[in-house]
Formats: sequence, C-alpha cells, structure tokens
Amino acid sequence: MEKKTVLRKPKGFIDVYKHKPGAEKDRTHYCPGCGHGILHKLIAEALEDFDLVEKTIIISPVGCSVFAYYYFHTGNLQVAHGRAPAVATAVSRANPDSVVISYQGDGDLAAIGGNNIHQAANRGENMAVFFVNNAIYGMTGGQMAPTTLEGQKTTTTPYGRNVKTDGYPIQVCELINTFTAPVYVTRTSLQDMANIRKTRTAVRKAIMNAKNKKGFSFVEVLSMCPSGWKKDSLQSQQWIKESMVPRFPLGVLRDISEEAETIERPVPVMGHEEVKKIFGYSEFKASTIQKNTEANLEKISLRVSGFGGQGIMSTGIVLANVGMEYGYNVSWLPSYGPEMRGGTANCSVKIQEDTIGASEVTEPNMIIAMNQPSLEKFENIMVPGGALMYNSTLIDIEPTRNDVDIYKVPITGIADELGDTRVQSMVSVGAFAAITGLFDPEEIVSLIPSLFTGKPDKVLKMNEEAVLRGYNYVTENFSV
Ligand SMILES: Cc1ncc(C[n+]2csc(CCOP(=O)(O)OP(=O)(O)O)c2C)c(N)n1
Repeated sequence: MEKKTVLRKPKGFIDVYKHKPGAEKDRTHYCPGCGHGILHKLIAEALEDFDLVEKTIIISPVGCSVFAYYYFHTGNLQVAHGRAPAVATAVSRANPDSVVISYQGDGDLAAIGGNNIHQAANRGENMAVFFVNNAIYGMTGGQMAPTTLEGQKTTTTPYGRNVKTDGYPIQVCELINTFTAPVYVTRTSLQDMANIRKTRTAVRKAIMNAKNKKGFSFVEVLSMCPSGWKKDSLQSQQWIKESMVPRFPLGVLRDISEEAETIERPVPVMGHEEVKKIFGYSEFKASTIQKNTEANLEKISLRVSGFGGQGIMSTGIVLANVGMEYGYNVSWLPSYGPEMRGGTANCSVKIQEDTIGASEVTEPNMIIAMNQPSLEKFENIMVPGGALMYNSTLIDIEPTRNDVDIYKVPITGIADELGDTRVQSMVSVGAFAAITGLFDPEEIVSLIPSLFTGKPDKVLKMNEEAVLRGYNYVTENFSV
C-alpha cells in the first residue's frame, strides 16, 4: 500500500481559532519567525501523542502568548502578569489528576513574576513550566527584560544594556536549579532543527513528569523574536546561536525525574459549612418560584451592549439575579475593555438549567443593543433563530439579520416617559421577560426591593413601573 502523508494540526490545537466574535482564523497571531508558534506546536503534538488533551490545563501569561487559550484544545486560564505559577499551583492542587502547564515569557516569569516562580519551584508544585526566553519584552514593543544580554539594544536600552546601571542578564535556569525540589531543569533552543528536536524531547519529558505527578519541571527555551530584535528569521536564529547560547548555555541542569517519588498532597476540600462561614450565607435555599415550562427562548446566552452609562451592566446583573431566584444556573461577565472609552460596553449573561462552562457569550441567542455600534457589532455573531432587541430611540438603522426575531423597542424613550433615563435598564429587563417568556413580570416586581436594597420607595416604584412598561410594550406590539 502506498504510504500517505496527511498534513494537519495536532489535536492539541483547536481547529479554527476564534479570536474575536465573528473573526475565525486558521493561523496564530504570532509574527513570522517567532518561536512561540514552534513551542506551541511541540506542546500540542505531545498532548495528542500522550492522549492528554482532555486532562491538560494551560495557564497563559501576559505577553505575546497571552492568547494561547485561543489555540490549545485544553482547559485554559489566562492570568495576571507573572502570576501563572500561583494560579497553576491552585489548579494543580485542586485537580491533582490534571496536567498543568505554566507557559510564560521572560518579562512575565523573571521580572514581574520573579517571586512567584521561585516559590512554586521551591514548593515543588506538580506542573510543567515552559519559559520562553527571547531576551526582550516582545508584546509591548521590545523593552529590556531581565534576560536582555549585556550590550543588547532594546527600546529602553538604546545604547545597549549597561551592566553598571541595568545589572546582568539573569540566568533563570541556574537560579531554579538552586532549589531542592525541582525534578527537571533544562535549557533548550529553537535556533535550528537539531535544537528544536531537543526542545521536543524536553517538552515531552516535562509533560510526562506532570502526568506522573513527579513535581516541578522547568524548561527554558531560547526563542526568536525577529520583530523585537529587528532581524529577519535567519538572522534571529543565528543570533541565538552566537549571542544567547554563550550567556545561556544549553543542556540539562538537573534530571531526577526517574527516581523522584510521586507527589501526593491532600486535596483542599471546602464543604458547605466552610463556604457558609466565609461568605456568610444563612442557608442554600431551593427556589420557590414556578418556572415557565413553555418559555419562548431557553438556555439564554445573552449579550447586553451599549454606551458606558446606559445601565448595561445593571441590566445583566438584574437578569442574572432574577434567573438565580428562579433556580436557574446563571453567570454574568462584564467586559471592561477599551470600549469603555467611547465605543461599546457589554456584558455576557447566561441563564440555563445546565451547568455553565464558559461564562463568555460568543454565540448569543439573544442580544440587547442599546446603541448603534452595539447593534452593528453583535448582530453578526447571533445564532439563527435567536431574539434581537434594539433600542429604537437611539438607533436609526435597521438590523440586517433576517434569520432572527427582531424586537424594535424604544427603550430609552419609555424610560424618559417615566421621568428618568436611568430606568432604561429595567425597561430592558421587562422586555426581556416578555420576549423570552422566562420570567413573570410580577415576580420581577416583587424581587425589586431585594435587588435595590436601601433605595427610596420612589426609586423602587419607578423601577417597578419600568419593568411593566417594557413587558407590556413587547406583548402589545409583537406576537410573543
Ligand atoms: C501588571 C502589568 N504590568 C505591565 C504590563 C505590560 N506588559 C504586557 S506584556 C509585558 C512583557 C511581556 O514580555 P515577556 O514576558 O518577555 O513575553 P513576550 O511578549 O516577549 O512573549 C508587559 C510589561 C501588564 N500588562 N500588566
């Protein structure tokens, strides 16, 4: 039989990378010649080969690899700058049977996160750390990192790193090797095929150590950054060989993986009593509110969106709270992006019977668009058959989707009629109840005092009125 070569992505990768709602890509965001992509591939291949994709949780850092979670078909967490080893510790301790990977750059791991990595190494946490040393802060435009070489020009050392003022490059592997607990400490490079193969071996060893609960494995990988170094790909590989390797010698500094004992730590378990003590709950009580078994729209994945100040977050919080009172599983995830300064602010809300996995809503079955940019941004990512409600007081254009139910509601106008634009969020809540059939407006009204504790009666009254007006507008103008 003729041998056939099939070229495909390893199963450790997601097939289509959904960077932004609506933007699907088959390639990563890394610059041409960057080493991150190569290391990602070695990890993804190993996870497939060892059948560990399902068991692995990758902690991605702040840095160029901040988006690793778009690529790996594993569990993913993206964490604050330098804190990956601390989060990886928690994940590893709470899920001892998982394979935990802390993936970090040199700014992340050796500068802002310097202490974090030392403490995790010293405790011998069960994790594989992949440390990408490209001698620079790549993501932010090429500033000096702790690993920047003597004399190396960066944007913050334009005359070259001066050891008299900037200190010496930190040899992180050697530092990690001073701790007693780590089982595997090695430095490899991506400068050519032979070294990529050695990196592959190191990646596999570290991952297997994590799987076999051997403890802390540390793989430093010298990696190209053509954009930050202002070199082309070949020059970058050459530069690793000629300049980095003499300062950061390659090879295994420690390998006691074979003889190391398997780590067994007690899994921290928090029972009902402890949770009660910490959060001050009186009792978990089952909902007494009757659910509507014939709702129009269920398993709500909602995006509420508009200008900052339009009560976007409140709408989401109120809906999530009402959902909780009905006994649904709920989540609310605000998005405070650069959008806050002028464009759109938005939040994701899920209300459903099933357990909620991810709280970000990437494929909404409902949107509430309070301004035009929101309508334009979010209508395209809706699933067919969903419900699109938009604020016709402020939006002059028509939605373009014809495979979803459209609800044109003068949300701001109704609130203004009631005498206070701020109650527009509760108009949306009432309209939501009518469109989905999920909540009874009278139930929402009865919950208002507990949702707005401490507010004067007049405010409560106006919010109650707003819910009913929003509800009635929908039932009177649409067949729901
Ligand atoms: C608390 C905090 N401080 C600073 C920054 C800015 N910042 C973003 S990435 C980065 C450095 C990343 O460099 P490195 O870890 O070497 O990763 P690379 O981008 O080179 O892969 C910095 C300083 C930030 N995002 N958060």
